[in-house]
Formats: sequence, structure tokens, C-alpha cells
Amino acid sequence: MKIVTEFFACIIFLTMLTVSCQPKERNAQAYMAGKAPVTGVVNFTELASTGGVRVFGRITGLTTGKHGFHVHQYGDIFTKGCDSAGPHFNPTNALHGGPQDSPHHRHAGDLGNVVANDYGIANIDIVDHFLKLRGPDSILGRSIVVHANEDDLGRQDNEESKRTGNSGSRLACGIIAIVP
Ligand SMILES: *[C@@H]1O[C@H](CO)[C@@H](O)[C@H](O)[C@H]1NC(C)=O
Ligand SMILES: [Cu+2]
Ligand SMILES: [Zn+2]
Repeated sequence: MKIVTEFFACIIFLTMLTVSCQPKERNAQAYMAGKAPVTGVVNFTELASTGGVRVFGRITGLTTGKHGFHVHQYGDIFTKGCDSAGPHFNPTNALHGGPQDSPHHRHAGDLGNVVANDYGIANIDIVDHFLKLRGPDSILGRSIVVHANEDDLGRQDNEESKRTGNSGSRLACGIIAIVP
């Protein structure tokens, strides 16, 4: 009888320990600006249960249709505007791809396209399983960029497709910053 009680006490203790050891989910936010009238706010939230990050927000002032959307390497959006953000964030040294491709066939920063409606508004709600808000491949302090053109997801037969998806110029960008 005593051993059973101790067994359950132990299980309860271990459960409490596991729960209290779980790190709190991190949140980040990017305020995007660049070529007027394009602006946006994008939130990033760690998904504790499934892993990965939810990217949630809205960009306005776009032309109707698809626009390439990526995490870029640097958090510098001031020296030369959005161009100082560098290339797509690419810790695995992969070619450009789309969000559904495996980690070695996409840049970690490849989030595909956002789609603007007739009013130029893109409502964004993406769950990405490779983005991280902690560790060596964290996207904190890097930047998010929306482009003039559609991202071809690396599917065209030209060099630029494997590098940027032919997404064209950078319309707006923002630094991915820690928030409560
Ligand atoms: C983003 O997160 C902030 C809290 O940091 C919240 O106030 C805001 O409503 C969120 N925006 C969107 C578009 O979810
Ligand atoms: Cu980009
Ligand atoms: Zn890319």
C-alpha cells in the first residue's frame, strides 16, 4: 500500500517538475514599413505543442495578388532601407524554395507569398515548422520583407528563381523584435 502511494506521489512530482521546466512560449513582433503606402504588423508566436512558429498579422497598401514574403538575414533596415536586410535567412545553406519544401530544399526564411485582396490588404496566418524564436537559428533580430512580385518558390528554370524566387524589389520590411 505504502509503495503504491509513494509511486503516485513520485509521478505527481515528476509531472509538476516537467510542467515547470517547460520554457514559456516566446513572442515577437515586426512593424513593417518601406515604400509608401505599404505598411504592416506581423506577430510571431512559438507553438509549444507542435513546435514551429505562427506568423500572424496584416500588410496593407499592396497591389492585389501575390507578393513574396521572407525572413531575411539581417536586422538592418536603415542603412540602405530594406536592401540592408541582406539575403533570405538561410542557415542550412540551401537553394531558394517554398514553405512546403523540406529544410534542405528551402531557405529557413522562405514563407512563400502573402495574397492581397481587392483593397490591397493581405491577412496573414501561417504556421511554419522550421522557424525558431530561440537557439542558434533563431529569427529574432532578423527582418521580415514583403516584395513587389510573386515568389515562384524556386520552380522556374533560371538562376534567380533558386536565389530569390524572382520576387522583385522590397516594398516593406521590419525587424523581428521580442515582445511580452
Ligand atoms: C500582435 O501582438 C500584439 C501584442 O504584442 C497585439 O496587441 C496585437 O493585437 C497583435 N496583432 C495581430 C495582428 O495579431
Ligand atoms: Cu524577401
Ligand atoms: Zn529564399
